[in-house]
Amino acid sequence: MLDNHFKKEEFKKSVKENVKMLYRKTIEEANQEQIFQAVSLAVKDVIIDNWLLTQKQYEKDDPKIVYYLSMEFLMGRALGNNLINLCAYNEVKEALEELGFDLNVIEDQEPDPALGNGGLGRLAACFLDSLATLGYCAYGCGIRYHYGLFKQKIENGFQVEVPDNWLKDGYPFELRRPEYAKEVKFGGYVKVEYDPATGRNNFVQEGYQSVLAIPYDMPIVGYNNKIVNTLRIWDAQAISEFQLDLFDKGDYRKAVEQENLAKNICDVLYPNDNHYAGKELRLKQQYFFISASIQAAIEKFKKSHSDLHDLPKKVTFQLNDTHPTMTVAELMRILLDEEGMTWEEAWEITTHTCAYTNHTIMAEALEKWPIELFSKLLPRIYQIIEEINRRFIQEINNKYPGNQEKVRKMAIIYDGQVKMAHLAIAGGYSVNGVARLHTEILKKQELKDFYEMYPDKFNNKTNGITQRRFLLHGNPLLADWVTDHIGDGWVTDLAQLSKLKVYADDKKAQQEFMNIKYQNKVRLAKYILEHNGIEVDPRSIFDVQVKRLHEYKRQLMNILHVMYLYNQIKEHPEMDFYPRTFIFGAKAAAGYVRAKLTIKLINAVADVVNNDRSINGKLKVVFIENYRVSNAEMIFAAADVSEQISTASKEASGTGNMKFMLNGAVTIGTMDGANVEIVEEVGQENAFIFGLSSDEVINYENNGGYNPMQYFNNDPDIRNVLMQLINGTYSNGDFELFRDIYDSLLNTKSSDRADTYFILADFKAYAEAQKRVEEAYKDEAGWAKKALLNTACSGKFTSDRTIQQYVDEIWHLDKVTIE
Ligand code: NTF
Repeated sequence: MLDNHFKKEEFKKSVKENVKMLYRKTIEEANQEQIFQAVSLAVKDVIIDNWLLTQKQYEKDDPKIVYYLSMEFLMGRALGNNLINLCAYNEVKEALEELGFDLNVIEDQEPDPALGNGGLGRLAACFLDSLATLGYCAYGCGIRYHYGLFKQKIENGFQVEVPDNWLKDGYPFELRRPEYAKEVKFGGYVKVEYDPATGRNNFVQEGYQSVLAIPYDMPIVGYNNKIVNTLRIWDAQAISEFQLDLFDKGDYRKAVEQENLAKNICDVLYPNDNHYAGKELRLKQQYFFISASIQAAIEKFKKSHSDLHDLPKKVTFQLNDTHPTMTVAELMRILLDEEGMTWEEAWEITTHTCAYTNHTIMAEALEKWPIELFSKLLPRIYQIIEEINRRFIQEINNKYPGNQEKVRKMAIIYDGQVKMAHLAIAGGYSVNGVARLHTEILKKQELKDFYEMYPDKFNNKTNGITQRRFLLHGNPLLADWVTDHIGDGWVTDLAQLSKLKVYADDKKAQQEFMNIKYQNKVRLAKYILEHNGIEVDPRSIFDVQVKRLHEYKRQLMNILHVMYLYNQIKEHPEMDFYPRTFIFGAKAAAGYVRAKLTIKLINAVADVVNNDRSINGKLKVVFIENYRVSNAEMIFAAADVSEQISTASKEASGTGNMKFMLNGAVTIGTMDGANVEIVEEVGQENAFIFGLSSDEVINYENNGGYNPMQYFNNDPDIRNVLMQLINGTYSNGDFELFRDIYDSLLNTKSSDRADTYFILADFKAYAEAQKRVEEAYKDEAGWAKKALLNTACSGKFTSDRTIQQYVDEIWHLDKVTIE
């Protein structure tokens, strides 16, 4: 498998040469960061050869292309992953050792490109890996944020956000392509001109401001197949700077405005996960990258095809949530205004080229732009959406004559707002959810009316993750063990993991499996000691909840349960209790006050519990600072218990749940999102399921909620824990610090429903499930079997499977191989 380019000596020479050229230093004089840059350039050199080969092959084969349009790509570090996919990891590791460097340390020099918030952005990154590995022609299209998701510092238990200046030393894996720049227009007005030659009206945007979109390409390396696809992220540049002659030198004010527009657009990723904030700059970001991407795609299509009517045969635009929904209107604009098509022609093409993925049913995440804002910023696009809406309402009226209720619920523009989800559904040929349960809820609840109108558009694509990053790279010990037992076919065919099932009762295999888990726990314990100064015992149960902080994900229920356990141990010191380490990792959106307070609570409980010598270290609580892709890989590998405890119906899929399972952690969770399918694969007996079902939750919600007070009044354990939020136990006597959390559960003053996420309703069932976890863990062989079976049954959850389903059922792409 060793590529010619990776002859060790040659590689070493190239690293030395790069150090010399970049820094005028010898390898002995260079620091680790400089070595990282030099190594990355050497790797990029190999990648570029394959990138060119891939380009040639695509030109020759002319395969159908999918453009994966996404505001977020949470890529994580590239160096290690590229080496893995080039099958050169071990060779390069050795080469560097011979030069006196440790590849792991070099990898740690790379900033995490964090151009995403959480699941949605990381899914996009996994999809790109799978598309390249399976040999499909795909472009990721996104934004080159100068600042990615903030870095999290914990100060006095509180989250502090620090800017993530990931580009400050230069990012070696990107390639600037100014020759493919595109102009993007904002504001102004639309002039309508009658054209007697065609008998049609022409629509011309005037008085606008322009920004230049400059693409930067990042290589996406397929696994062992020489395919290198492209992630194209757009940066903004003032047009005046770029082409002085093209702009009106006299108009100073406009020039300054254009400069500012360009400066701001790509500044920073909005740090909200599952939440819509409605900021004008966000709308600018959306149109900016969509306009540039669609223009580029059409230009590319036209280079090798003569008839735009064939676009749907050769191109699909996949919309990653509603953020890129502008695509529908921008494509219409190009086909109508620039290509001179009729509305009917343009609509026929658009609605067979766009497809939409829904990633959430959380009402607060739905994008609804005020007409005012929208029409001012994007006058022509708004005009087109108005016409789409007019015709769509006509269609509703034809189907449901006289039913105003349907129009009210389904219109794209209503109540002064543009509803992006409605536009995405009307303007595309496919609507998919991201796990079976989620898709069913979309059909039966959230999008019921649309499903009734377009049943054939709806389909499910259960999410997946790439095993190349989350096992092969993140857990080398387990990866080698798996390969020793079943060969390495699993790297590109994860279903083969089921061959491990025959080892489930094998004592030797169980021991080896748990020994690897132990070593990974030692690795994580070391990281925790270095980064948190907390000593944890790798023989304790590592119980882990890592994901964005959100009320619906219920980190609060987890920490309340820790408080309950602590009370139990204090009250009954003699009680049999298996030592447990509760590990949390989570960023909260900067403006999400309650989420940030929950982080403080976790750290406050950690402070008390970890420093109480009377409990003999039976309980430890750790909040890992700055949870991100790079430390996630290590955390998944070390987990015994995977916390997937969202309020049923709220987590569309979850993907962390899959990464834990792959690494042999056992799930404690609700019947939510993809948990349902995880349990189906691994069996009820190898997971710990508890709590209200999604039907029960939805039922309560449709009937005005439930009364958490009854649990407070009737359950002394719950009451004790809640009282500790307001009696100073975890706040040095400050009764007010955590009162908002207390109030959120019992609603003494807020206008929201009390305990929106059913924490008190599920609390006892959760505690009981945790008790079952403890009992099960004490049975060493029994636990080893459960853990091993989780890995063995995780085959379904590879993003390779997900992508193949998108290809077969939505995109219909052609497979490409490099000759
Ligand atoms: C997220 N959605 C969901 O909350 C997760 O359950 C899911 O696993 C990922 O998408 C990927 O599908 C969002 O982040 C968003 F933006 F839709 F709210």
